[in-house]
Amino acid sequence: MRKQKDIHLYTAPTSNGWKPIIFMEEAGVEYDLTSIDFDKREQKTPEYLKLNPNGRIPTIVDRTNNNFVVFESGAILWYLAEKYDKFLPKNPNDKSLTLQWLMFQMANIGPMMGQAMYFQRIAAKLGEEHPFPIKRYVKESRRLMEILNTHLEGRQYLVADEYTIADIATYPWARAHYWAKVSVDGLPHLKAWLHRIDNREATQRALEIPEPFWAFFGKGDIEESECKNAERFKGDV
Ligand SMILES: N[C@@H](CCC(=O)N[C@@H](CS)C(=O)NCC(=O)O)C(=O)O
Repeated sequence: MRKQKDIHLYTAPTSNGWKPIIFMEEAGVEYDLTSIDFDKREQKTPEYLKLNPNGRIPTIVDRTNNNFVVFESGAILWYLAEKYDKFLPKNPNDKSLTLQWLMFQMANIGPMMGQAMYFQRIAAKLGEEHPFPIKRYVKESRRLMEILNTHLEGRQYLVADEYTIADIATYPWARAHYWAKVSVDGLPHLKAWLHRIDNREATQRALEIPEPFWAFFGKGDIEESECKNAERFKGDV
């Protein structure tokens, strides 16, 4: 009989959705994947809401732990890091620093860049063009990219010069600066860090799972991706 894989992941190709994939591809964790189709609003079905009360991706179910469910991408990374003893420094201060930068991503970079994306790529496309929130979220996102750039000067990774879950959480957001229309011009340390992580084989595999969304990174037919993506949120306006 085929052995069940440890983790069942529910996700989609987005900045939050790639985080657990990057971790598991890096760590060699075996996982089953259910790709959540936003077009069909699968993230809002009663069955899925039992796993993730927020109705968003990602979510994991740990089959080796009585089907314990974890939602919120930062909490998922923390859970996986502790379970597999990977990408989380042992030294207590470095461990705290990892949590600090993970929180910095979850509380700041994700929400601000997410709104920058929403107002420019979705709302504007659906006929709701609002310069004030666009200015606010783009400016705030740029400020956050500058903080990363300053911190990364002279460092390979965010914490203790080792690749941690803080990098794994932050990378898919900072890498999507094109889609958020947030300039990273004049931020060489941030760019060098992005390239460093781009070049990891696991990153390259992960960004194609469950499927690529190249427009996030400024590749492919941007106009078509924008229209298709905005279409999903038609109900919002
Ligand atoms: N704080 C949550 C945010 C999750 C989130 O916003 N996921 C988005 C994709 S990046 C989603 O599921 N969107 C679908 C929707 O809003 O219905 C996390 O980090 O897990």
